[in-house]
Amino acid sequence: NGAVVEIKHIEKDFRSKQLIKDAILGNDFLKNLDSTQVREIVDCMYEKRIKQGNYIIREGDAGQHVYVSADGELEVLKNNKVLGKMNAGKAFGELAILYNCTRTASVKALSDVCVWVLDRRVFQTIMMKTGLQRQEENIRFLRSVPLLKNLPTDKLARIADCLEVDFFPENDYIIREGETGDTFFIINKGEVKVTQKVTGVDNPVEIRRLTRGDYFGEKSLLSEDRRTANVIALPPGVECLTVDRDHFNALIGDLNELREKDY
Ligand code: PCG
Repeated sequence: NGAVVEIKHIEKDFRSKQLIKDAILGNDFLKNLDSTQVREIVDCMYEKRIKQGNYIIREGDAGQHVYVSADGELEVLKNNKVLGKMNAGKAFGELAILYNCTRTASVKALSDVCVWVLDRRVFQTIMMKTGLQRQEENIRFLRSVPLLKNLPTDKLARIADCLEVDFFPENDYIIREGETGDTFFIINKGEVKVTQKVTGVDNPVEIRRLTRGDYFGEKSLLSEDRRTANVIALPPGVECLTVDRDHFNALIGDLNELREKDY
């Protein structure tokens, strides 16, 4: 039916966001979603606690939710026979929703359990957005990135198509000075601190902060060299859109602003 479904974003910490993302990408039926859909699912899931011994899903029921396990131990049963166990970081309950069939197995809490939940209608709304709508959303963001805002739309569209999303809890080292790296980052949410070793000083020294729309990680991709600074997520955490080395080389690496950048 055509009723409008409200897409509500639920605050959560960045460790949980990354757990949900990894669970989705680790599920055979969900792993081909694009980064916009993954981000929407991450933003819309809400938390639910289930006491030990209770069922989260019952075989034969109509499915109303998709889940990601966050904490505790779960058991999967079919005809009262145990099919397996699941720990934190697994997406489940997707089959009845994707294929509009009844639950194919039961899922029971073996301990007190915490799960992330997405309502079927919200999931379907996220899935029904067309590729074009999703691309437009990414292009709109890319136009707000100073580095990219003057690029022609067709080029932005190609960059939009290869973006991935990554979540970093506060204090996480997104980049470590001296390591090799293959990723270019654009900040979508949050703030980072850039620090660097200085000869004669014990601890790396802070050299700047970067925020939404700023980018980093270009230096070692341009020179095929090691990371020249640390980049650390500030509280409450950071959401980055990322581009891998091959796409960076093909679509971004030749921008003059990058080549001429002199920190
Ligand atoms: P890279 O790949 O060397 O990884 C660390 C990143 O920190 C670097 O790319 C830049 O994108 C970013 N950065 C931000 N400010 C500075 C700075 O002043 N000097 C250097 N070397 N890198 C910086």
